[in-house]
Amino acid sequence: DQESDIGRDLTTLSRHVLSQIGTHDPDAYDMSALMNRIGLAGKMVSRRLSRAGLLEDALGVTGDVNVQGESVKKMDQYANRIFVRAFEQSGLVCRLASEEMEKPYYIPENCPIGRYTLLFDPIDGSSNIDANLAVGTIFSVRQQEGIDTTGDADDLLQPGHKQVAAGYILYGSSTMFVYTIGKGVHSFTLDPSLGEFILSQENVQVPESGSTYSINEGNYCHWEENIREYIRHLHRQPGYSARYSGALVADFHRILFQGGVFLYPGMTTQPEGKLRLLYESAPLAFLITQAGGLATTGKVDIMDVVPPKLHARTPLIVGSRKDVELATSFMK
Ligand code: AHM
Ligand code: MG
Repeated sequence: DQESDIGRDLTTLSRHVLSQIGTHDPDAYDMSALMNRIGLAGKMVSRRLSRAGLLEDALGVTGDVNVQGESVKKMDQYANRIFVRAFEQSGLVCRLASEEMEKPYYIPENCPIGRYTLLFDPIDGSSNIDANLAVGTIFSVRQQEGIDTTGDADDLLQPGHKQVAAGYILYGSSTMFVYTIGKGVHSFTLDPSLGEFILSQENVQVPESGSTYSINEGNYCHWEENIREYIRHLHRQPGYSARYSGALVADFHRILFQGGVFLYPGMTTQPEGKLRLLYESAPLAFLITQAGGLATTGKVDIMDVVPPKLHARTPLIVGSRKDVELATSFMK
């Protein structure tokens, strides 16, 4: 074992970010520290999830309803707090905006110097928690633009191109950290014995096409006819498999590595679908385009969509180039 440790690649997350930007650039240290703090929060969430059934207060709901009208799980609340805690006194992030908080949260001591805003979905797919299935955290980093006098963070209502970094942590059979800062997509695996995310694949490219489609077919009767027609088309094609875990991060991860398409379309009852642009769709769109794939609402590139409000939702079709093109050809 010692021998294999000696020959092993020990590129940690923070070192990787530094090498991506180059240490001559002063931003490199901030970005590296920022990713490291996200990683730290992720490790804490991962640790709690791995023992959830043994802890008194880890599973189930808090009894509250969040700004999205969804019932809050104890893990949602814990993860949200951990991410906020991880950035207190960091000097890095002035504002945090999350799916679980109605308004952005300001860290007063960071605000004069912290130039970044962290947008995140603390636990994505939280209905999976009580069933001991995979969940994730999605994050996106933007630079603060102008002086935020109102406290509404209106400068965040800009398209996905404004992201300086994005990624996710997947709490699956292992815990993985996948990120981009606009220089490709890189994945890391948590080595629990070291407590470090170690590089497992650099420059991930999504296959041009895949054999997986991922959609909640339980919504069939709420879809527009074009989506139904598209899914019926896939049913008639040989070689397609349906895979839907209930956690976007997990379904996206499969597609990123193995190809295929994920869809959460608009519905007659909910034309914008379910997924939130700033915390879910835009960060995954940044990743997939960096990996050579596509992300669209069916009409517009996700990276071009301007959110009308912080918690805005959009339809999402994301994945391999050919599969996304096939899906959107039904939408025209
Ligand atoms: P959440 O962040 O509140 O958990 O909601 C997002 C999740 C995604 O992870 C997943 O793709 C989707 O909602 C599942 O929703 P549905 O049960 O409607 O298919
Ligand atoms: Mg989510």
